[in-house]
Amino acid sequence: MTANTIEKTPVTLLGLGAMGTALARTWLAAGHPLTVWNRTPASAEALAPEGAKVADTAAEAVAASTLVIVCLLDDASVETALDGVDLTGKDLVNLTTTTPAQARTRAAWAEERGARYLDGGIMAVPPMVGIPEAGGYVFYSGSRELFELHRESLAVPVNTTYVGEDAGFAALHDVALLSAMYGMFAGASHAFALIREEDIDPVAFAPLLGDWIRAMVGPGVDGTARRLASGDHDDTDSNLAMQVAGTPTFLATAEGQGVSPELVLPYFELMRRGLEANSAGQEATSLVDLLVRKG
Ligand code: FVH
Repeated sequence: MTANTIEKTPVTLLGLGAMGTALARTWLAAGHPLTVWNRTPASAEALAPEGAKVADTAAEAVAASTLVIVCLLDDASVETALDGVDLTGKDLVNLTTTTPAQARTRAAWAEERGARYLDGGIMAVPPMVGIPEAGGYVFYSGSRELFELHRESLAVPVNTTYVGEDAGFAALHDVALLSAMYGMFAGASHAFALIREEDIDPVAFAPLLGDWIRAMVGPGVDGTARRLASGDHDDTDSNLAMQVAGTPTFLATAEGQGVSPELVLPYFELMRRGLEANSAGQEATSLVDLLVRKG
């Protein structure tokens, strides 16, 4: 053991896919004793030259450290990997992407097995791991005490953001942000499709699109949040009636460019519903409540 590893918390990591491997390398580089296990052993063995201790089974890996990180494909793979494994006295941190309901069930499941539980939602892709300037972080929820206890070790690969005692909140924040990302990708895909068959260089178009999205999204989400908090959706600058009146122009342009409107139609339909619900003079922020199914 080198001087670098003496004070560092031992970590066990289950799952060495693209993300797990990126995480593993940062703990190794920071001098944490790291035990790894992966269903397909080759990915674990590849880390041995970097100092990882390779366990033959998940049970052996879990037994090696109190702090056990899980980064597997989905909730079902967590169930499979940890089936029959003794979790007594372990601090289980699950970074696998799941639904909020799965996270809450997994927390209860872990506690029944004598483990403390934290759930995590990773807001980074593997190349951002270990590079603080890249801006990645992980949402954590569950026991604050457990989070504080391991905060330093958890912050080694990417920053940490704690979002509450409810074990489902990390997953909910994760899925909410990723859902917004997919909406943004949908809009960008539609925009690129509109120019696709024209003499417009997509590389020259990209900064225009990127700058526009940034200009709209930043102030846009802050305004939406303020309006949702106050309940005051009245507007003035870009009301719903004006926006709905513009949708035939967007649809006719798509038709003219030979582009399917499938990605923008759902939002246009929501705006139409908003207008029907007498939100004509309101901001599109009032549409959020139309999406929520009550009861
Ligand atoms: N990679 C990314 O961009 C995203 C960024 C945001 C967070 N996600 C989530 O992170 C979890 C792991 O993702 P990943 O990128 O590491 O995924 P893969 O490279 O596909 O590796 C999957 C690992 O899961 C193992 N595995 C799958 N099924 C089982 C099973 N039934 N039993 C045990 N292990 C299983 C797989 O093992 P193997 O195929 O190598 O044997 C990999 O270790 C994920 O929740 C993302 O949503 C990543």
